[in-house]
Amino acid sequence: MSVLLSEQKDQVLTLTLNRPESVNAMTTELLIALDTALEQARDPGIRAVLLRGSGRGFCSGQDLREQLRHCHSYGEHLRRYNSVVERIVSLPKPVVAAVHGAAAGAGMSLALACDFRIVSADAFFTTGFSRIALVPDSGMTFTLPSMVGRAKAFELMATSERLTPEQALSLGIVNRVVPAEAFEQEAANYAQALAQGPTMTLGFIKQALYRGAHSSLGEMLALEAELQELAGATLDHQEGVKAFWEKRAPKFQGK
Ligand code: T3D
Repeated sequence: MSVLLSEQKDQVLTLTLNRPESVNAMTTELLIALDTALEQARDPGIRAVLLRGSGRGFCSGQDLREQLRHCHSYGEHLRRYNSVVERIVSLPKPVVAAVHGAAAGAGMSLALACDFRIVSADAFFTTGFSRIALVPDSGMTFTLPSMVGRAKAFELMATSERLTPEQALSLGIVNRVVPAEAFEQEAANYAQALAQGPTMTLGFIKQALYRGAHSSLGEMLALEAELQELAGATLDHQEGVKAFWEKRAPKFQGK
């Protein structure tokens, strides 16, 4: 059985981390498979990506057994994680993390790199790194403080305390919490709804929000003008305006 399951349906690419025996701990093999799948997700026929885990949880971070066996250089190894995170962030379409059970260590980082987090009522988050005396990685030192502020991020990183879905929701880490029995369907429905959106514009919004995290107001005003030129030239913009005047829901094509 492959360590990453990939299924494309109705313009949604669902990627399932598939190492349930270790709560989908990340091995080199899984990182390479995920990296390749995310590269393929640039195909314009795919308009949203749903990332989930099989079995009892989302992802437990680095596989600590593999780490023991290989005694790898951490800095070198992180290049693979970094590539995966960069691919998610630079993908010009929405990426939804569907989190149930544990999201720990780099598993939490992976969820935070996505654009939307829909979580089951049985989920929990733990930064986890400090428990094994490591520094949070895979982008967490960037993503988490931007969601919760630096003071709270330090607390969560220093203590590795477990966050319930409600705590994560009130901190702004997750977007939606759904009952465990409805979770899979709700996550699929949400990704499907996003895939019907104005895909190119969603990609521009994503790009602007990331740029905004380290730019001045003047730079962002310039970028907004640049991106608005591009969004305004899409067929979806024409369709959105037409639908408004015709008093109906728009039918976007992602073009
Ligand atoms: O270069 C580098 O390598 C640096 C990169 C670092 C990135 C990182 O992600 S560092 C952080 C690594 N992750 C952790 O430290 C988390 C370790 N796991 C846990 O804390 C807990 O297992 C969980 C909170 C994730 C889940 O708890 P729970 O109670 O739901 O499950 P469990 O019973 O602890 O685990 C179930 C099985 O999965 C168990 O195996 P067993 O005993 O049934 O054979 C456990 O050993 C295995 N497992 C869980 N996490 C990992 C793992 N096996 C390997 N690696 C893991 N990370």
